[in-house]
Amino acid sequence: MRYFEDLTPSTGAREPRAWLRSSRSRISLNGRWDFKLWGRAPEGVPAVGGDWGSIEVPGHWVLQGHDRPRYTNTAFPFPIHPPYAPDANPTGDHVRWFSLPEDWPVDGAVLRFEGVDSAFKVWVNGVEAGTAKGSRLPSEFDVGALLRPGRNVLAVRVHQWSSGSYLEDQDMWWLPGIFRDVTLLARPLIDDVFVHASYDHVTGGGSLTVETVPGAVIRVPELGIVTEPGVPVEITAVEPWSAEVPRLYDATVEVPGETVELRIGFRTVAMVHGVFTANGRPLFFRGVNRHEHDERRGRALSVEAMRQDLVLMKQHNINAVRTAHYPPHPAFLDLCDELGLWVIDECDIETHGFIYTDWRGNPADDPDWAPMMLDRMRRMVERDKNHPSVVIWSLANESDRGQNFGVLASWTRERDPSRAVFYERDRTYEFSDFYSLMYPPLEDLEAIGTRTEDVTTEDSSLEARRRALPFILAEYAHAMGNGPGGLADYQRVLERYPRLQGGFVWEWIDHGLLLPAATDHVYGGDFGERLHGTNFCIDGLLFPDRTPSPGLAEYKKVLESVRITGLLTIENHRTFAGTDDLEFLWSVTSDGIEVASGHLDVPNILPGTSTQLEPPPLTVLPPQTARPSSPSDVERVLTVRAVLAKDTAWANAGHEVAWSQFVLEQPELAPASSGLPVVQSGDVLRLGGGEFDRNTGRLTHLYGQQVDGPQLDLWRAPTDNDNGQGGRNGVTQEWRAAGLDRLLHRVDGVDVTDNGLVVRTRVAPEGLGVGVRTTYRWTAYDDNLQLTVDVQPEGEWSGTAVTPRCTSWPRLGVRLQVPSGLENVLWYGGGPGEAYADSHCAARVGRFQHTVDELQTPYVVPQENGARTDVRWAELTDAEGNGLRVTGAPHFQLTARRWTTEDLEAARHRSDLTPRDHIYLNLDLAQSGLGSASCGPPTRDPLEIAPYTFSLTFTPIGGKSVDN
Ligand code: IPT
Repeated sequence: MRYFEDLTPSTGAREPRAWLRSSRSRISLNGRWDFKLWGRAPEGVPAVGGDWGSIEVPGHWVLQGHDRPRYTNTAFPFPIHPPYAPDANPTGDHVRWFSLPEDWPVDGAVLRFEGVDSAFKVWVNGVEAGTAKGSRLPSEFDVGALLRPGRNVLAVRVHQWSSGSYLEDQDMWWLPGIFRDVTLLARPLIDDVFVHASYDHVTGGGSLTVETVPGAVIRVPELGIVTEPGVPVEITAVEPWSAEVPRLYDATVEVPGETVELRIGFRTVAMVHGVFTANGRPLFFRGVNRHEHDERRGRALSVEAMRQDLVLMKQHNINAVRTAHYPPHPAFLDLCDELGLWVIDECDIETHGFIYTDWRGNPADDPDWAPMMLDRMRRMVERDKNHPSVVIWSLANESDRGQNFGVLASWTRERDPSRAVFYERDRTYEFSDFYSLMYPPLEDLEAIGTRTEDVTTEDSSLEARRRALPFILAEYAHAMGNGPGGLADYQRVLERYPRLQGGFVWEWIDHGLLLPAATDHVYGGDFGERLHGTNFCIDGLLFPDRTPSPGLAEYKKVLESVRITGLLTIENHRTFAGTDDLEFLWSVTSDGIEVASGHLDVPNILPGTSTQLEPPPLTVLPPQTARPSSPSDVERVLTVRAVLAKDTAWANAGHEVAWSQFVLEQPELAPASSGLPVVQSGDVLRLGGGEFDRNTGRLTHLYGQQVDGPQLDLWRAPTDNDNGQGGRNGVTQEWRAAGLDRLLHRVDGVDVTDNGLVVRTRVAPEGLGVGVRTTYRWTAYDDNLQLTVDVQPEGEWSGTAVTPRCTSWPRLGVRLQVPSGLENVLWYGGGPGEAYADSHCAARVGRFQHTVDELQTPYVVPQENGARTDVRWAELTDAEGNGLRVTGAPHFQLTARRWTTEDLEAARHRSDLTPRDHIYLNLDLAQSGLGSASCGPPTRDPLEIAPYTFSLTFTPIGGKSVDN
């Protein structure tokens, strides 16, 4: 059997140890390497020849023009016949020359690989140094004896497929290569360090024990500590580490010839009566699942990108990361220590593809695979054991139940009793310190909170044990495409019950890849592969280029750990920190224009407590705003914001962490003046600033601008969440079956009345009996043209034995086509970002200005997007400032784009969207919510099929109306 197919984790590798910053000499071997890709594994020692190219290390060859990346969700892209690899096994030979400096200690050197996907063999100067598997884990080889003074050559043969691949079936791109750093280290004298730094929340003291090589001296200058290995030092007063206050103490471990630098965080995590605590307080995870992804570099992430991820998390009120589904680059955890995030560190194990054998042959349940699995666990725990940020070790993801997890859990608990152990997919939870699920409906979460959930295992003692465990929502809110919806609902339930200790949204970033020279992101199926996972990995809160999506803005809002409620209470939902890092500001706007503002005097609010304040409008505002009952023609809104008072490591002073708005006064509706008459000339009807076609009743001109519509529109470009999982729980199928994507409009009458124009229509799908009676009533007064739309569904929408059932409409509103020049949009209402029925917490009331192009949300796979909600009015103007204003009663949703909904629906990539000669406006009363059905339950906010009436008033802007 070939080495890359056997069940030996490695040959010639050193024992796993901590990732250390050492003063010993080191040579980075990152950079340009000679490279040759073979279609199958070759024999012999790699030898550079004329047909070789070159490659950047760290990197993946499939992202550098050699072969192609491959995306599958759960499927193995090779036959399931463990532990064998297919013959077609792309193999990359990497060769690099390097020079040893004269003073290099040749008799002892370690070659370290931080990550090679998926199996490799190493030669130094033509002599084999060893082999290893385990893609997202380090391997080290003693190579001192193989080095020679001066020039040396290193050769690494990397196989894409190996026995290890059966343990690496995470939902992500298959990206082979040497994708993390390669370093030559002078032989370490301090081989390993294990820091045990705990905090006693009762006394405020700490305890420190450092295990390392005998004779080493350990120093923590700030605490005046100088000690030796294995000796506990008690510190009477120490500042604890937490994600909220990530206090680190610099320390050194020293032997003659080597100094290792450490950053120590004192903290203690413990399970107390079924609650997971840190430093004596229950933890609450406001988390995300994070894959390592860069649109051009794949998993060969730069440290800047890692920092950017964490800074963005901190800025969005996120306090926890699950390193789904493998240990990250070690530098990432240093940054988590420094910036303050709780981490679930997950091992590089997922055997998900065995669902296709009904879990027959699952390595997790086969003792022959235990050494491979335990090797991975050991390499993770040893490497990451000194990070205060890491509080939970996760054994694996999605690998069903397996006895090998018992082996991993026992070893881990013995090696590191100071942390908890997690595994979600074994429904007995025998080896886990937590109960956990993915994507449960809200009712199930509620049941878990109240400890009334269904039995998960027949074994009564395991069942009793599980029932006593705290719960972590490992994955929820699938952020695929436009979504997720429902974050606020989940947050409410998560926060309600002490047993629920928070959750982790799936997932942090879209895995869209840009191949060399490409401008559009690829996903599964773009290469004509038969077996692929489509766009299921385009499901992040960040777009592939790391710009935040509207979903992240929503998550930030619902996660706020300082809450500004009722007029005016400030609640501190933090675990450890007060609020004295914050400044509280208020402002009052009149129809979106600021009329007063100031500071609020807020005392330091201790965690878990709240303070009631005098609302500013009653004390500081001009008299008319202080009397809520006074008649008003404007809307007055009070906004209270909490911002950082000082710069932090992740945001500058002024960065907003929380906000709330309170409507103080609403405008009274102005009574309409008497109506203008309709004037007929030939086939044209004129009413106010509008011109209508006599036969169709359609508006053709508005204030001199050529328009078409407004016409009832019930359709939207289905989102990934509308589509659901392969058609199982989505609504798109139902919507299509009811013909909502093929509605026809019949005009039943265009009637001129005493005070306007009435257009009666019936809108209905081809081939079905259901329909919608739609009446458009037009009136005009002064400059205003008012439209009232009355919608009456008729027929069997709820289905019969032979007709389809339709339970919701995608949207309800009108579509209006206007000239392409009306591209400047100023609106007063919810903004600045898009919002939908179940994802609108982040939209605040204000005046916002965008061009039509800026209103688009650039989802990698085009789909419905860009709606602005609670719009009171919106103005669309051209470069000269001419155009129109639309006012809604009630408030409406605005969507404007340069392509039609049908164009958007047909597009598979953003480059498929070509601007047309018009702007298409959707002015909606409502749309269905987004939900999370692409991997989870359907939306809880569908748009009900029912009669509706709504009004829109058009007003000219700019006055220079052209008469045509
Ligand atoms: C869950 C996986 O753990 C995760 O990797 C990802 O695939 C996610 O789904 C969907 O994007 S597994 C699912 C069967 C709940």
